[in-house]
Formats: sequence, structure tokens, C-alpha cells
Amino acid sequence: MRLTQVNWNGRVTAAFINGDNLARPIPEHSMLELITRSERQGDDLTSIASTHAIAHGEKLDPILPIHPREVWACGCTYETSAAFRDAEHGTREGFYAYVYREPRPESFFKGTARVCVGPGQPIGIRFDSKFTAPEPELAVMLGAEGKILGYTLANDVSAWDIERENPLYLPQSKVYNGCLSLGPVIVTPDELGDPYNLDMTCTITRGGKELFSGSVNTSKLHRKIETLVEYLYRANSVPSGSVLCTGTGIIVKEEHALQPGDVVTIRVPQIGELSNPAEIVS
Ligand code: DO4
Ligand code: MG
Repeated sequence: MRLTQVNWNGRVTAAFINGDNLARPIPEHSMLELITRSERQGDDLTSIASTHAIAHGEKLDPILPIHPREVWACGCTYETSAAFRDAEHGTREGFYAYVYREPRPESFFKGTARVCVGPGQPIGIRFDSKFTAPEPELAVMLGAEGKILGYTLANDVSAWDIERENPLYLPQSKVYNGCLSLGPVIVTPDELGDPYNLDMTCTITRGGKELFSGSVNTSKLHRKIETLVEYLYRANSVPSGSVLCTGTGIIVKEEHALQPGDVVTIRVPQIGELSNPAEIVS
């Protein structure tokens, strides 16, 4: 099933997307409320959604598919990300390769719903960054005790120059207004198929012209998603209705640093297209 949120009758409302690409809103439920209800009743999200959705489909645009309680992100899970960061950094040789290689993954707190935007909304470029880049990632929506409820697309927008200056600046390079885009839909595990065989592409367009294009297949993800989740939950009671981003395998170099007005589009055929314009945030 493909689930999202829509603006419906003046309220953020969970909906599922039917075969005709129409939304069937689930009245009185946001995505978080849908998850809470499914966990309280012990029924899966799919059956709660199909029981309570309105009967007919409507043409409604997907918005942020969940207002997550917490967002966490993993890093250096693709060889390209570790290698480019080591090359960028140049202070301690293999600093990022170490994390790529060792059993313990990198994970960091990316924020809450406050920093998230949905399809079509502006992603942020910090006013004090000259090199901000999109990081296209597969993300999972988590239920109680880290159950993977579904998959979506994420853009872990990052101020690479701030991270490059000193690794202790990582939180400032990663967490600020508009630093994460999610959507357009959440695809349940039964519908997605193999999460380790997804073709992901990313483009940046400027003034309507393509400036950058990159791609990766999630077969290059160096960790099992369950392992990333297991480490996240070690001594850390992440609440149900949180999101975990699994790291980027597409690297955007400094020559393609985001400028205001650029449009970043991430695509995975099984999930859809997540497109956002960039703007300066202060
Ligand atoms: O170590 C810095 C962040 C890495 C990251 O966000 C990624 O690899 O996706
Ligand atoms: Mg990332």
C-alpha cells in the first residue's frame, strides 16, 4: 500500500493512494494517529487504512507523509560517501572509511518534524554555508520497537563546507530549518519488494536546465537496514512514528553546490518523485 498525508477538509489527513493515483483520505487520522491506532488495536496499517478510508478517490497532492516524532540518519553507508568525505576532509586519513568498515554504523539526530518539508516545499541552504548539497537517501518509517512500517525518499540536505571545516561541526551542517525533505509517499514493505534493488536518481535543475544528474542502486548499501535500526535502538528508546534515513550513495560535488531557486528531484520508480526548490534560510 502507498500511504501519505494530504490537506483535506482543513486538516492534515492520512490517505492511501489507489491504483488510479487518487487519494483516499482516512478521516480524523494523521499518519501518527494511524500508527497509534494500528498499534493499539494490533492491526497492521494497511487494514486500518483500508477499513477507515473514504470510499472514493480524490485528486489531492501528497504533503509531508509523516510529521515524524524524531528523525535519525545514518552516514558512510555507501563507499562513495565515505571516500568523498575522506577526500574532502584531509585531516585524519580514513576517518570516514573507518566508520564504513567497522561494525558500528554512524548515526546522528537529524531533528523532528520542525525541520522537515514535504514535496514541493523549499529545502534550506544555511545563510552561512557556501557548499550545501542534497543527499538522496532511502528512509524507513519506524513503528514501536523499530518495526519497519514503510519506505520513503529523503533528502538529507547538508552543509558540506561546515562539516569539512571540522567533524565536530556535523550537527550544524546537518540540522537547521528545511534540512530534510521526505515523500512523496510511504510504501509498505509488502508492496515495495526488495529494498536492496532500487534504482535511485537525483537531478538538480537551475533555470529549467539540468545542472547535475546522479544515480545509485541500493544494492550498494553496505549495511542491512535492520542492522542500522538495531544500532539506533541500542540504549535509545526512539518513539514509534520516527524516521531513519539510511545514507547517501549519490555525491554532489562543490561545483554543483545548491543555489536558491535550484530544484532537486529524487526518484525511485517504486516510491515516486520527491522534488523541492532550494532557498536560503536564516
Ligand atoms: O558523516 C557525515 C554524514 C554522512 C551522511 O550523511 C551520509 O553518508 O549520508
Ligand atoms: Mg546523509
